[in-house]
Amino acid sequence: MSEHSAAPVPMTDEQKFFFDLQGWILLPSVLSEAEIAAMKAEVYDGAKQGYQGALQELLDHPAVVGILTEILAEEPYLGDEYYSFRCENSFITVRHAGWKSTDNGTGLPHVVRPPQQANAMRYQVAGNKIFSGLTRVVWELEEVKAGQGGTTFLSGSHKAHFNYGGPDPNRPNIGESPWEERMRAAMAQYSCPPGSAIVFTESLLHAANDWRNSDNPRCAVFNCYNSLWAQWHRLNLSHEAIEAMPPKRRSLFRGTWQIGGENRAYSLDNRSV
Ligand SMILES: O=C(O)CCC(=O)C(=O)O
Ligand SMILES: [Fe+2]
Repeated sequence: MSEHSAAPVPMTDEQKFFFDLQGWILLPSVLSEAEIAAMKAEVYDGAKQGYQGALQELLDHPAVVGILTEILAEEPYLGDEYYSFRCENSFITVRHAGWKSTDNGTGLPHVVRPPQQANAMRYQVAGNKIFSGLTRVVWELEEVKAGQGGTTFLSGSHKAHFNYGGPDPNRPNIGESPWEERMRAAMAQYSCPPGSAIVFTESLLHAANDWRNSDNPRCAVFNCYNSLWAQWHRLNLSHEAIEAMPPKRRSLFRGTWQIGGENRAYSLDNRSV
């Protein structure tokens, strides 16, 4: 594996506008046919995370590095030799027609933390700067048709000022809300060709949906990122797997601390757990 040779694509003002407004953006047709074929082969061969093989290239794909730097990092921490945000989780789903969202517990619209509370995972904007908190990039390796099973988003809910109406304001989902059906009906859907990416803040209400598309399965890689300041997931990735990556990519997996030295490079004694 080698580092990407292409420079990161900067986040445009239009992307910033829509990401801030909606809490998510779609990047259509990012991957080439050859990349899609190689990655799909690995997934259909049984890959469960995107940390190895061709899938590893997605972790720091130039199409998302510029965006992640913009929404997770800040000026004094930027550098060419290392990333200024972290990766902390990756999983893959293959869903065939008939797959039910009740099967995996994420079918109920949910967020990372309960709404309207201060915490290190939440979406914020200050000083004309987005701080997205826990952030997901979904790579769709097969076509997605709106209404047939992609992830859905309640656009704008990452900035909601009122709670979801359920009995427990500490619940990070809309369970038992009397408005559940109307909230679900308001959720945004996307259609996209294979090789597209969706970036969303996990402060946004989102849900898995039944896969109804019988033309192709859903074949999606979900990679999760955070700022240098905070960690949500346990990483669950061996030192050997990280060590086999090119050095800049390894820096995505360094420890989550700041004071007491320079925290830029990954090493055995500077890994996130
Ligand atoms: O499976 C899906 O479509 C949604 C996954 C999800 O909830 C997440 O990535 O946080
Ligand atoms: Fe989720």
